[in-house]
Amino acid sequence: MTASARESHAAVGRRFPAGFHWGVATSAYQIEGAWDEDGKGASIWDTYAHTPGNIENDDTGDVANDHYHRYEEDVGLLESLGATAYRFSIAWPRVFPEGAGKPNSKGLDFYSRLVDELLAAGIEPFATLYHWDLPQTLQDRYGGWQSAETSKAFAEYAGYVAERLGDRVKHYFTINEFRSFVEGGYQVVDVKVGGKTIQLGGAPGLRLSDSELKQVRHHAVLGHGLGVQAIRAVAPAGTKVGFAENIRVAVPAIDAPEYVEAAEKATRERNAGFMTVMLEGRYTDEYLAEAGGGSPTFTDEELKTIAAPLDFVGINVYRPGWYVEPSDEPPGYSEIPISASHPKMQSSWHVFDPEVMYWAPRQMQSIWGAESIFITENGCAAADVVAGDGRVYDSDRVMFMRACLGQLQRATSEGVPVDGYFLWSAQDNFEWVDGYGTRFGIVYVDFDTLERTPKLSADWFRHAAMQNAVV
Ligand code: PNW
Repeated sequence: MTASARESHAAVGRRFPAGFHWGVATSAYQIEGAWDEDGKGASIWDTYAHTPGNIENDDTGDVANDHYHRYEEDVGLLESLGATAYRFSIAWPRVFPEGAGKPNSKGLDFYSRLVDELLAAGIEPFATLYHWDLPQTLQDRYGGWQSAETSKAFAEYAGYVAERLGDRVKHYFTINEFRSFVEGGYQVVDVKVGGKTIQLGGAPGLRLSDSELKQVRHHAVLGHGLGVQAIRAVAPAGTKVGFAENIRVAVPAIDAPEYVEAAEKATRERNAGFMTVMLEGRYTDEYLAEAGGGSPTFTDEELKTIAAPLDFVGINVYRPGWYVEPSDEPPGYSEIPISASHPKMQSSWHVFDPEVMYWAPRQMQSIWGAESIFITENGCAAADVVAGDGRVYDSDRVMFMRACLGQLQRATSEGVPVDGYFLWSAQDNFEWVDGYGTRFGIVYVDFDTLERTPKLSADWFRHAAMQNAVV
């Protein structure tokens, strides 16, 4: 094959739309370290990880990747990956050590320097305001998201950040994965994989009842809505705001109209407490009537706030939620068990099916009419090792990325409005509950020396970004 034939190969049907954002993502607690430096307050994850027995190997984020001190080197790495966008999160307790009230200027300064560094490297900053590291004081004072006081404090913090960074940061995600931190932190998430049930937990480590949990969900989405309003009140025109939710997607077992419709019903109903209420401004009748679950206390005014108009929707997509087929019985769909031999990636919960990367954005468009969609996370853990020649050959991650982006490209080629993709993650980091033994990065981190080594998947990412195509 000649060089030009090779080049045109990617052009034939495998390209993304012009202007597509090629991003990588991280979060504050998972990479920053410097947990009590420069006036930062403690977060619920500091407390949780400092409690023996909660995290594998009793790992903590105290030092993590030391990104707080190495951010210049890390931006250089992003540049070498060919990333055109970077999704990072801001640690609320750095900015407001007490959760609200008096800001700590040194905390915000760090993000201001990071943003300057990114812009100088030609990388568009996308800031997430809440990636689970709630100020401990708000947990102590109000029981965290059990109270609407936390939702209000979040809005105050969001407005403050947008005021300070708004001249340079044009894209904000309010809250990351409502589902994960609410269900995992305030109850526990059951995930069925290969005939077994795995339990996922997290900070603050509470075990609330189903009806109490509904109230926590309500305060989380209310925090999002109040945050959107607060950002809009201060940020320059053209600032874009949305959420980054871990949507659980019902995948039609067969691509036939009645299956597709059954799957849409299931996705809409089973995201009722998060995605559906944020995009529709009401709780579904089924959600409110759920047996044993009670109903959250809310007002019409709050529903209006929760459904504040957004500029885009962000979805984290890792695995299929369920496979469904149509049913003549209400609710019109039934769930198909996932076979014990279904392929999976390394994380215990990670059922593998790249098709979810097609159905997730397609359903955002077909169910809710989304006009701008970002894949805010997608990636996998792998058993990475540094080979004798110093390289890291993560063939399974390359397979995963190529397969997922192939399905995403299928969606964009059918006109689903996906504006960008953020790979999780820019580097190996502290994985919630699993600690440092579980590696999600396309850059390897030696946690003894903190040396960074791009993996084979980093080369794959760079080629894909360069060609704006599946490679
Ligand atoms: C996300 N699941 O969590 C988080 O946003 C990241 O901080 C995290 O490191 C990453 O994904 C990898 O775990 C998830 O059960 C937790 O499908 C659970 C699931 C997916 C994502």
